[in-house]
Amino acid sequence: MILIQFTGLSGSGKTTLAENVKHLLLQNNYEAEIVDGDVYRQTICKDLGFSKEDRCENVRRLFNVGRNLIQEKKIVLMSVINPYENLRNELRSFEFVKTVFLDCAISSLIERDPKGLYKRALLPDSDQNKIRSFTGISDVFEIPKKADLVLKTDSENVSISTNKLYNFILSNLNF
Ligand code: GGZ
Repeated sequence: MILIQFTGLSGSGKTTLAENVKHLLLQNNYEAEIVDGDVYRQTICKDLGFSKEDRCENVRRLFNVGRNLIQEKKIVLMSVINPYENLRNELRSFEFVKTVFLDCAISSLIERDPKGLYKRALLPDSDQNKIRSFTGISDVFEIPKKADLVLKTDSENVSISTNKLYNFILSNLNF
């Protein structure tokens, strides 16, 4: 039984890694599900924005989805920014939760920026297209002090990170 609570900035590779690892797990006859913040923000978290209160509520709702999946014996990959240490620690108190930090320098994220979100976050205040309260630029991301696994997604390639996470999951499965 394991639920991975990812933590990492937008663009740090959470969705890609979660998809790759899910694929590997399914290939090896494990059952796995991704609970992705970006996806649930279109459905059960549609009412939530990006204030501290809303981000915490978002993570809590996704965690509840994850707990239900855990009961169905699924391996759960909870792919969210999850920026606050206190809330991460609260979830960590459940023994089936492991924290995986995708550590990627903000300069790399600004350079890559496939969705143009950093560019929009860095626009002048007067610009209507500016994204406000953007994590890592104009909103807080608390670096985790107690991650169970840290993946340096700016310096190692995606297949290495995928294998590290896959092996980490297999060695922490407690049925
Ligand atoms: C951070 C934002 C914001 C702001 C929109 N700050 O990389 P993405 O684009 O596709 O995924 C991010 C997603 C963040 O949602 P989470 O549910 O993971 O966040 S949290 O854990 O903090 O609740 C990003 C996009 O939404 N996005 N505005 N202001 N990311």
